[in-house]
Amino acid sequence: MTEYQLYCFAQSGNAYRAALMLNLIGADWQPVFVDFFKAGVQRSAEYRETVNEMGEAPVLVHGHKKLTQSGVILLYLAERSGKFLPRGEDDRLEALRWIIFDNQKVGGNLGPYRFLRNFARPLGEPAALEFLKHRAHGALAILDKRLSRAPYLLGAEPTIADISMTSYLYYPPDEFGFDIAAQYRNVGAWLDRIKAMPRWAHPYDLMPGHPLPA
Ligand SMILES: N[C@@H](CCC(=O)N[C@@H](CS)C(=O)NCC(=O)O)C(=O)O
Repeated sequence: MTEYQLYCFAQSGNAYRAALMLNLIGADWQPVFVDFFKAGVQRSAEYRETVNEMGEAPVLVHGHKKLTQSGVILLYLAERSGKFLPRGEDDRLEALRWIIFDNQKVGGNLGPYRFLRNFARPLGEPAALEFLKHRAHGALAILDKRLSRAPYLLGAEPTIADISMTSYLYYPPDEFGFDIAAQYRNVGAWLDRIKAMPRWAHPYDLMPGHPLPA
């Protein structure tokens, strides 16, 4: 049995934040597959009773602890490992600010947009897709401007704010209908910097469930 287990699936950018962090810090971990698309297991009473009352992935299991919300998981792993940990009160609050912005605006719009565009049955209504895409572009522009100032969100060193922000940004351009890294050049350069870190892996290689069965 590994030290950590992560409930996750390959298409989940929310889960990727936690999976990438576990890999980058060199943790001993294994994925627990959440069959989100076929069985919708996260919606079952059993999952809500025994795994996560919020009915979501990711969930990190560490001994008797079960942690949910990727931001909480990132903070827990950073505090335990000392890696990607923002130091001092100002940086800690700043990291939290970007993690919440990501959850609500970057991943928070890109995630449902990509889901409705590729995976939902039936696929999303054009008006809903347009709304989410517009919101996602607004958030990406803000991120791109921020990353014009320094190599990472908080400055010279990467923190959990950066790990969180990667959530949906490595998925293939055809899933979005536009190329995030090409269109937002500072975001693209920052994604390359993170990709160059030892043990970086793509979400489709890191978590189970890709490709989806036909
Ligand atoms: N803010 C949460 C979001 C988690 C989330 O929404 N996960 C999705 C999978 S990508 C989920 O499990 N959704 C459950 C559902 O829609 O039924 C986090 O960052 O952990």
